[in-house]
Amino acid sequence: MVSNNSISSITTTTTGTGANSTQTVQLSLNSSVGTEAVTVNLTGSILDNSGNELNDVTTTLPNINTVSVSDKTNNDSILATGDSVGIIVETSDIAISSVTVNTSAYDARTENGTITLTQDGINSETGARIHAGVVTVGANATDGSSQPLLVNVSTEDGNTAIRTIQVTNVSVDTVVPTVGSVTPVGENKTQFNVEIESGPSGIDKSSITVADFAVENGDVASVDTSSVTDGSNQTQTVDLTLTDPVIGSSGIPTVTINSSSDGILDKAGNGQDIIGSEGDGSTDDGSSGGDETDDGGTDGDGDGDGDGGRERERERASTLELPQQSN
Ligand SMILES: [Ca+2]
Ligand SMILES: [Ca+2]
Repeated sequence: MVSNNSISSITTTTTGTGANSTQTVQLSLNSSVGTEAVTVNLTGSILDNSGNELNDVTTTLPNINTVSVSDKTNNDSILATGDSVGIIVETSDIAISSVTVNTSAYDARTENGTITLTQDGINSETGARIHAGVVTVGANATDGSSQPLLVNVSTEDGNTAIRTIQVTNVSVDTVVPTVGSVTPVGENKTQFNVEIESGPSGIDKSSITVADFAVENGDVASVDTSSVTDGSNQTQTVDLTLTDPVIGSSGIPTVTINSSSDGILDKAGNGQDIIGSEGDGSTDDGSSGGDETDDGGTDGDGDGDGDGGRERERERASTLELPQQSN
C-alpha cells in the first residue's frame, strides 16, 4: 500500500543466491508522487521458503522539497564555460545519508558526472535540511534551457528517492565567438573586413581589440569596431588594417584569433581563452548581493560597466517549482 496513491503493477528481480539473495520489488504507481514523501506499507505478508514471514514493514521515501540552481559567477542566468553553478537541494526532516546530483548536462568535471552535496544547515522557515554544492560548467555542456538534473536522495535507513528536475531558471550557452570570412576593402591589400560570429548571448564589443587578431604573414596595425553592435548575436564585421600589404596571389590573408590574447568574448563570458579572460578587476556594485529571491531575470546585467557581466561574487538563487517525474 502506498500513501496517497495506488499500485498499478509490480515486478520482482532477484540478486544473489541462496540465503544471501535479495529480492527487489519495483512498484509502478497510478500517478506521480509529486514532491511528497512516500510511505509504503506491507499490508499482507511475504514468506520465505521456510515459511518465515515478513510483515508490518513501513518504508518512507524522503521528500525532496526544492531544488535550486544559481549562476554564481555573475548575475546573467546564463551558464557559460567556466561559470560556477550553485546547487541546493532541500529535503524533509527524515535523516538523510547522502544527496547526489548528476550534472552531466553541465559537463561538470565531477566523478561520473555526479556531485555529492554537503549538509548546509536547516531552512529556518520550513525546517527542511539544506544540501549544497558547486560545480563548474565544462566546454561540452548541453546548450539551451531546461537541462535535466538527476537528484538522488538516500536516507539513513537505506531508502532512496530519485527525481529528474528540469532546470528552467538558468540556461546554458557555451558557444564561443569565431572569425568568419575575410573580405578585402579597396585595392591596396592592407584593409579587410572580418566577420565575427557570436553565439546566442551576443558579442561583447569591448572585448575586441587589435591584440585579438593574428594575420598569417602580416601584422595588424589597427582595428575598427565602429560597426559592431554590442550584444548582437548576428554576424558582426570589424575592419582590420595591416601594417603592410598582404603577400600571396589571393590577396586575402588567413585571420585567426590570437591565442595569446584575452580573446573575443560574448556577453555570457565565453571566449577562446577562458583562463586568461576571467576577472576584470571591477568591483561588485552589490545591487543584488545576498538576494536569495528570484528577481525575474529583468536586470539583464544592465550595470553599464561594459564588462559584459563578468563580475564575480554576485549570486542569484531562485527556487524551482518542481515539475518532477518519479523514478
Ligand atoms: Ca553566467
Ligand atoms: Ca580581447
